[in-house]
Amino acid sequence: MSKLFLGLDSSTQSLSAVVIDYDTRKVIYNDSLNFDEALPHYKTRNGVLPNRNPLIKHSPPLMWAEALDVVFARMKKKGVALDKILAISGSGQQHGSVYLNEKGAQVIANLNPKLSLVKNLAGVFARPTAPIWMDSSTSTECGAIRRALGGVKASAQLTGSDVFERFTGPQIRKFYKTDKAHYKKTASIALVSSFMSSLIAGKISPIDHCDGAGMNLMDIGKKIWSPKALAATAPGLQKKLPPLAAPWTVIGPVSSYFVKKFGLNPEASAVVWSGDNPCSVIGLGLIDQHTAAVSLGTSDTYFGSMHRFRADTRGEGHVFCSPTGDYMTLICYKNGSLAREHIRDEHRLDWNGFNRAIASTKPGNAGGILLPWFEPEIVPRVTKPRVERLNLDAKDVDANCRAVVEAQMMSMKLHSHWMKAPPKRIRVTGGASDNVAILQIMADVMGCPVYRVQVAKSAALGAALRAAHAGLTKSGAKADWKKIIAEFTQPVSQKEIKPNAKARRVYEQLIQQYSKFERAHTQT
Ligand code: XUL
Repeated sequence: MSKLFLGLDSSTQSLSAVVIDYDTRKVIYNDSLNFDEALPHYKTRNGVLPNRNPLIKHSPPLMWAEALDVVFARMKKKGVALDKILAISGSGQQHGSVYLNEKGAQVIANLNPKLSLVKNLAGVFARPTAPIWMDSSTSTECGAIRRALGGVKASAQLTGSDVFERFTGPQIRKFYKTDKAHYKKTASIALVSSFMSSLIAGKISPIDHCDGAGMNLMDIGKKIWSPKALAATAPGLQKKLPPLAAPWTVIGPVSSYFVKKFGLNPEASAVVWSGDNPCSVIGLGLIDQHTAAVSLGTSDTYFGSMHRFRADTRGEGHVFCSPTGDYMTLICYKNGSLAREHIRDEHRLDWNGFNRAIASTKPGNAGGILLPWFEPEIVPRVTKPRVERLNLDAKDVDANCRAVVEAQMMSMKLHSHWMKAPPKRIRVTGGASDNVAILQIMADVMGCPVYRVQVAKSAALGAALRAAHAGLTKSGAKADWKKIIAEFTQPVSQKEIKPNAKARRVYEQLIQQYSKFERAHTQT
């Protein structure tokens, strides 16, 4: 009998599903549902609710639940052998939080398959919208929590990260400070990942250590809720949080809702969900410390594995737990594709035009440097959007196209130093990863070969592989991950993009200027 595993990925803009056949090492199903297009009645733009305040970014959790129904219905319609799936896990955009009232647990435990998830869940939210990772409206709360924890360094040592606007703790504090009545009515707070795994399992799901590390609430060394962080965030918080659990925890069998409605095997395991970046660590095969990954998506992220915990004491980067039981490092840029698209659109180009512009300029851009912070930036921390230029004419189309990419890559090089793991190779994924012009600049600046990974859905694939690990091997942290991921995570294109020696030398110089310019324009 074939051993099938399902991985779902509830990301900012879409819900994806990947089904793998473990024995034949094949992805047998791969689908994605775009929220704006498929569920226009939620009126989201790129998965986010419009708000007059550019710092506030919320999404409707009901939309994520409705997407789950649609994705399962599509799988059933397309003849996926849902009864052969042995375990399900998932990945969620990190940091976002869902607030359930006292009815929540009861309703989730008794989902009626005759009704939609939306109908079932009407009336369970103590807060109708969920703040997500793009939200940067909690600077005041960050300041208060950071002070209570003893500063940047102490916060990073305790929780794996300095206190960040998008992290769940500051978001919870803001909710408590600004809406005490509804905070009081909140019986249970979930992450996007644990909200979705609660639906699949039919009970309030634990939060896994990997996604839990993105909250500024978990003691990352002990993997427990930190009493100090809880006290610094909001009163009575411990009672509202589910337990923490290892990322290979089986919550229980899948909810009868999915068995009755879509024909899942009643014995299939619901495995705890995790964050999208931790899942991508698996989906991209980042098992050793020498391989790093860059995801060029809505956000650009640079991440890798770390065996022994070391915090970024400057407080820009993050350490999360990895689904392997190790740690993972990550830096996250808000001005990823957003900034590239901004420059492209400003000059009315398409991607080919953008790439031709890069090709017509030389590495180093004759000293022209851009700081492309069209949105508030996370790395380095920039709370007010600003765009700065040095030796660069704003009207010079070609030079600006090169400058935005060079800035992003120099920033990655500079701000990943603290990981003390200079990569020997980089795997690149995400929307912009088929853009060779961007990848060449990455190889030249980072000084190592870059591989394009054709796993378009690394987070969903990682979730499916995590489901296989938990459902099949039962070996927890001791699992042979190389064996589990074998063949699934090979870069389809083995073609490497090698650094050019001359360009590399140019960037070794330019990065000094960039660093100075960046420091001069960074608020403290
Ligand atoms: C990571 C982060 C984003 C989200 C959305 O810290 O904020 O990468 O996980 O994908």
